[in-house]
Amino acid sequence: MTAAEEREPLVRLERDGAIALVTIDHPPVNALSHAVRSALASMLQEVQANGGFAAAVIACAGRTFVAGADIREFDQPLRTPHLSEICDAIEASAKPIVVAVHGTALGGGCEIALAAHGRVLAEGAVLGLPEVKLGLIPGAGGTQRLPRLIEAHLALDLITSGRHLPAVRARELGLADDVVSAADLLNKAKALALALRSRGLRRASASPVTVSDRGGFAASAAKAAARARGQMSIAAAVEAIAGTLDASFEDGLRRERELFLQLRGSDQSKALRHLFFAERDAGRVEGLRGVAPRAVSTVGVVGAGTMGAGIAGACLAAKFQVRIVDLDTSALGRGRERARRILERETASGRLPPEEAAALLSTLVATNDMTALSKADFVIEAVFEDYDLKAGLLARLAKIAKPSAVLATNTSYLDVNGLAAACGRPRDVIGLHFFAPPETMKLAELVRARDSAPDAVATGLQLARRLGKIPVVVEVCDGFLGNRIFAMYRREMEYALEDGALPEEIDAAMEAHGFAMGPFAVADLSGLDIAWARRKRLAATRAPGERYVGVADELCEAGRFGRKAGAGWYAYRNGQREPDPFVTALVEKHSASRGIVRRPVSMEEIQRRARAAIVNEAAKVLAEGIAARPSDIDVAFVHGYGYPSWRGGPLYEADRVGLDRLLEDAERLHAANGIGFEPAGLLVELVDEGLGFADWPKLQRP
Ligand code: T1G
Repeated sequence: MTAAEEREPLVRLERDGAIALVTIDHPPVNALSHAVRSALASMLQEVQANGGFAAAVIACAGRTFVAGADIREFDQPLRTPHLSEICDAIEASAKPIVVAVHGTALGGGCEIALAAHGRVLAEGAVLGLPEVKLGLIPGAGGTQRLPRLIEAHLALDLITSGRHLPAVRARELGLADDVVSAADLLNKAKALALALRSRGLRRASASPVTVSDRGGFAASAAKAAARARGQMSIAAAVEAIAGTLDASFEDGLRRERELFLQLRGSDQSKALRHLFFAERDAGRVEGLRGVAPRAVSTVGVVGAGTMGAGIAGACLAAKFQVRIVDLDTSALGRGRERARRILERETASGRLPPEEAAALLSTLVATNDMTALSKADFVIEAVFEDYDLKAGLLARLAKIAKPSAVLATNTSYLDVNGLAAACGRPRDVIGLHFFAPPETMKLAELVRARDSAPDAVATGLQLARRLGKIPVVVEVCDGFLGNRIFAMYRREMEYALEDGALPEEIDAAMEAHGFAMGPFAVADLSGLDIAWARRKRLAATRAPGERYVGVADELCEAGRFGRKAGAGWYAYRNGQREPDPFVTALVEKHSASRGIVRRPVSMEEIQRRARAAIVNEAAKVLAEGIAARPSDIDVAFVHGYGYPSWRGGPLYEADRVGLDRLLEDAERLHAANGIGFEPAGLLVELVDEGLGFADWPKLQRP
């Protein structure tokens, strides 16, 4: 038991007439630790044994209903009572048991709700079974009860995606008996519990699986399995739910338990649990303890292009007042339309009522007039990636914005120290690098410049979180954390092109490793012109001996900027990406011009070279203090670059592969490529001392 668990009663049992009110109180999210499960089980036994109780309500103190099993316990031995036993006891109760749900009833919390005979939700509450995101499946009956309460294909979608189900949607599906105000929640739950005494109790386990269209279910199952890209938990969830169509509840429960236990001990689940805590560590920044963020209610965005409009839409959806400025009136029109579509998606998902979305959109101010930003508390510039343009704009903003405003640049690479100094208000300036498309990508790099005030950084962190982002704080260097490491990975893949591979082979190898997309498909999607501009900017400073591959430059010179131009590394016909003989010939010409005799490059070699390039550069980024901890790099690569989450991230995976092997591969890259691929000193040090990236805290010198 933790100290906190010893201090307060974790579960209270109070009498309210004939109602037993069972309240779980285990901050911060009422996770079902062993101590909580034990206390809950004994309270529920008391409810059954005490003739004075005719019914019960299970509720939670604090900010949310049970958010699931205690993730920290998954590395420990199993201990009874298991949550599945508690859920079975709740459902089997002869006395009505109703849950009063507020906040996020997730995982085991949702399973308790599914086992109950009635469910009353507070407005704004959500239900969810996100276990697949931890490399697991629901292990307390969720895969067997949910398809007996809603259409099986909907249950499949919810469980394989881990999506949250908003209260209003839960009521529409019949999962919630009522959605009420927070103030009415307990009373309504008690009233329902009493009312159920005179009705037959609905038990999910006794209900038939609702599947109106087996073909549709099979199609949903196939789609989910295809989306898995090697993640075992999704395939297991599909199996457990498909099993409900023909097996008994008891048999299905047994199979669910088997699959859950297999996954609980799996490397993939350990990697995903590492990532869960890494995402929460990412926002922990030295020197910010006790620093209060500045108040932000109005956000200004300069630039209504792809990034600016997406950022503005995300801020609107997060219920900020938003003012977007662009000199081009048609761009403003497109920006407003993009914001409307973003809000529409929020409404379609049930997260935002239509009338609220309309009201939010009506507050959007889109104007050519920069002085509209004078009232903004936080201004984000998202204009074209040109240093002088951004410097001039920030200087103007420094004069227009109010003294307490934070000024953020959305630059992907540029020197935020220089931009901050040039604008004359360096303490108010940070970088806030969003990833395209900004309304959906979770990663945001918060660039702490040399003079950024602590409260400006704290304000940026809070804003990023309110936008639903995972902020990673980075220091200034070319490309910051993600783009700097990704640039070395892309360089190594272009070397593999020259050695003998083709873009489609390299992309296939990296997608087989679990990447959402290979590097050349990514380049075509984001546009080759951005990296081209960076290469041209850095050309003067490029080391004379650096191995340079000019294929991408020739593609750009031919106007082949990627998908948006209809051609890049691939040809695009009817929206489909196809290998292009033009590119094959261009690559072969380049190899010949460098006197390279092309050879087959295996999938395994491509993957090892990619991993070595990423890990070696990541070690340099860590050693230079650009990133605060190895897990920040894991988070950045998973949420910004499509690294397979079930591998935990590049540095988590490097520790499992073995840093000695990584160092050998890095030395091989250096021998082949020369400048830029020198083995990282930190990597050498870790190998010499028999340590891994996980031992990073030991290496921190006071
Ligand atoms: N176990 C342990 N700690 C947890 C936790 C959990 N389930 N959820 C959150 N925390 C900690 C978190 O590490 C942080 O700690 C603090 O709570 C606040 O979290 C049997 C097997 C609920 C939506 O996957 O999605 O049930 O940093 O910063 O942004 O079938 O936490 O303060 O020390 O995220 O307001 C399934 C995971 C488990 C839900 C709140 N449940 N949690 O978000 O706060 S498996 C989940 C979340 C399971 C059953 C299966 C979010 C949240 P610290 P936070 P937030």
